[in-house]
Amino acid sequence: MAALTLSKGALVTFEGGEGAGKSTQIGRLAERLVGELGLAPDRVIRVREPGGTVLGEGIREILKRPESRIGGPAEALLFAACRSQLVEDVIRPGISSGKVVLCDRFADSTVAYQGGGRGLPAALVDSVNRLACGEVRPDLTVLLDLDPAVGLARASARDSGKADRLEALDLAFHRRVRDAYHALARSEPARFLVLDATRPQAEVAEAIWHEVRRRLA
Ligand code: T5A
Repeated sequence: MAALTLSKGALVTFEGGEGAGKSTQIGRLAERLVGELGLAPDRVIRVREPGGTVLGEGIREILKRPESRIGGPAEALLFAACRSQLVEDVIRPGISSGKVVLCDRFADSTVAYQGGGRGLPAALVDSVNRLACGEVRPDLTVLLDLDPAVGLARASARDSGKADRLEALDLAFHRRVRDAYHALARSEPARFLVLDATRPQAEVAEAIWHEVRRRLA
């Protein structure tokens, strides 16, 4: 188990399928880091992938637009381009200056979606991730796990039935994504905290908080 060393900064990533509750839980954890642990608000950085930089937000729009025609390799490279800029502009400087960076999706999303979902070879996905992340690795990854049918229904209810390009892919795609996440968590048990995302929000938040406190102790 990796300890979270706040004096040196930390990267905590949140992963999972569509509508798993990542944004919700990042918000709750950020509040507790400030309110209960007493971190200054500017020591907690929240970012999302794709996005978080001017380049990333622009590419995000293209990646999500239902009418964009993007093949698997191009998709992996576009996500990696967003990640590379985010690492360079926000994540690496944040960690170096002792901040806690909470990131909504990171390299594991490319393994799960472009590797598991699209079927791109693992070696190829690993090399684009290495290029994008350099030496930056999450200290802790929270995987919010749930049946994709449930997550997609939540996302659809939140977005008034409008699905983006990836949400609109069939259930078999989203099941492969979930399987790939399970394989990742099995391969790195010390990094992953896997939680049942169908539990009430407050319970999920409590489990995340418990793990963060345990690693800080
Ligand atoms: N992608 C991304 C790739 O394919 N490869 C990559 O490398 C990367 C980085 C990003 C898309 O890009 C793909 C994955 C995605 O398809 P996005 O809009 O950023 O798209 O979407 P997601 O990251 O999937 O996030 P979502 O916004 O869909 O969902 P969240 O953040 O997981 O969920 P959240 O917190 O918004 O909650 C969804 C709804 O559920 C409710 C919330 O209130 C909300 O209404 N909810 C719960 N309901 C019941 N019980 C709970 N425990 C709940 N928790 C939240």
